Amino acid sequence: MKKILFTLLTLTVFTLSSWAEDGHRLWLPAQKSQTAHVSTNAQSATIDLAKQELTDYFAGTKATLLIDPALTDDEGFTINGNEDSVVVRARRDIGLLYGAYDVLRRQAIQGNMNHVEQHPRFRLRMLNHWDNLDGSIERGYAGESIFEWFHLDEALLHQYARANASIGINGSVLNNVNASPKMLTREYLDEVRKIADLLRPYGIRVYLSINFATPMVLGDTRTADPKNKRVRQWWKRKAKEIYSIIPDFGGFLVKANSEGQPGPGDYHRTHAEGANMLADALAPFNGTVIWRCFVYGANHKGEDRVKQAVSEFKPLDGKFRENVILQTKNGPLDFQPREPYSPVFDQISETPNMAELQITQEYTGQSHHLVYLGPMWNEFFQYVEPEWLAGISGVANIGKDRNWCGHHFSQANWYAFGRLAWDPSLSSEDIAKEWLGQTFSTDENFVYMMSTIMEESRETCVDYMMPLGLHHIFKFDHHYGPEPDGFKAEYPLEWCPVYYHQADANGIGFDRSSKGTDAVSQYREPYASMYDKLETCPENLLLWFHHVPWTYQMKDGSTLWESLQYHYNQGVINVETYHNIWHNKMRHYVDEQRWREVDDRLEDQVQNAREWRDVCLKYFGGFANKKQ
Ligand code: BDP
Repeated sequence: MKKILFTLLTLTVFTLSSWAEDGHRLWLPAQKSQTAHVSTNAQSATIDLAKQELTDYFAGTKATLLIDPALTDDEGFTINGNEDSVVVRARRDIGLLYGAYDVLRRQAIQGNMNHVEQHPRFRLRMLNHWDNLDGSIERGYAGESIFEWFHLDEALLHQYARANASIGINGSVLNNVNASPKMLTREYLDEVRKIADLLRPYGIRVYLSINFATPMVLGDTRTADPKNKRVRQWWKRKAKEIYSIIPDFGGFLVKANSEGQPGPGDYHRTHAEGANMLADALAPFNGTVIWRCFVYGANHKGEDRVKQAVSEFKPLDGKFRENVILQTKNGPLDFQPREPYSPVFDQISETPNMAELQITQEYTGQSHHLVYLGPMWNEFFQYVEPEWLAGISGVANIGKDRNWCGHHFSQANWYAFGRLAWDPSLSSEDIAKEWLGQTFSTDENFVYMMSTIMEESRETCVDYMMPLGLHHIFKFDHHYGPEPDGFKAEYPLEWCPVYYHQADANGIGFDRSSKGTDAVSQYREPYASMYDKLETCPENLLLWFHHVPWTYQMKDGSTLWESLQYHYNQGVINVETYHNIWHNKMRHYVDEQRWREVDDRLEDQVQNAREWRDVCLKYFGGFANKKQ
């Protein structure tokens, strides 16, 4: 009797816990099958991981992992077989691990497992964590940092590594670009070593953001001037020290002379002189310097902010050492819901450049709004060819929240980033479907409804926040919520919303045409001419490039003011619809906890969208209605 009771009890617990989902497992397999016999022709820590994943989760009977030197790509793989028996081949062990995850992905969504051949499109597929040493995260909306210095949670970091490897991410910058000089002290480096050791078998190399003035702030030198001999020697010694403890250390990410960070400009040196000093220190160890192009308010103060990166970096193109890569945000301003692509991608041709995307939703509702960024990134790749890029970075949205990302659907942005860094030609819709199938349910209705919502969600966010090319009208500093009337005399104009929308009695928008700041001239043709002319400028970027009369006639015959009202209203209607669908139709496809948590967030999103619409239309109406 006792035994039966016990069995019943454990069964109940098992059933409950197998159903209870809190989002912690992400998109990775839910149920162990342990049916497969897995064999390999080689051995390494990475192959052990691949073997373990297939042993645990491949629901067939047989899997074979083969190192095959005849294959060409170091990280690619092939898969041949079917759902019962598969052979994965790769040149290197990491390819086998990527292949194993691909098998499991295909298994989860009933995908094809025969004649599969995969190669990553970019060599560098990196996450940039904006994590501070005190555990806080700049623009983080999912709790504290998972990198708990001096108390590292190894189990959590293994899960982090596993999730990243499953989507092909192979680099991680552990700390904020607004970097603490303490990061490079020995006590922290010893901790970095532990993380590097842990991530290595998953194919992930560790990088650090550095503060350009580190030697000076730590009191070792009197200056941080890159031409100073002692400073140069300091960096050389530091590089040697780092590589003595982390032999495959990736390199440095640098934010210099931007938003108050120190840099070579403090000594009248160029970005190239600063980057090259660091590059010389890292070169003997094959390390890379990733130098960010997100600069404004320094050397070209007063110029239209969106032009400053090109002004600063174009004259330096070709002057960087071989192991320097520039890193440029997708748009010229700052991760807005919609921006045109950054013309840095047109103007820099001699220096490798990587794209920086923002996975964390700083300007897209943080962890309160369901906004799937895949379509935004697909849009970026319509203008920027993958061949022009040395790699992709994404500002991570990961924290210690149980579900990692704050919002269950924000996990999709982490997932989509990895998938697109692997293959930028993938459609955001296919990625959404894959992710939904692995994360929630493969039910056709569910996947159809929710992938449709996800696909629309970014445009919806643009609509209720800042349609038709409006930008940066967020509340000051935290960037959550609308503040179109924002102006503070004590701050630079570039931080004030009124500077960006320029609304007045005549119209609204920032004139960046050849008659205005001429930012359009930084674009290649046909975009330069297309954006320059009001008639050919795409309407979704109209107010980015032009100051347009309220009565201007849009393509559909409405006036600009009517169109603006239409978009704001439509954005709200869409979010209300998403909430309705989730609330009334999705419950039985999803476990209770995640259903409820998403439902709560959608409720917030509806409130927030209404606030955006009401505040913006009231404020802009104050100008528009006067005129009419
Ligand atoms: C902006 C963020 C700020 C970052 C900066 C950057 O508001 O917190 O430090 O970008 O990318 O989006 O350096």
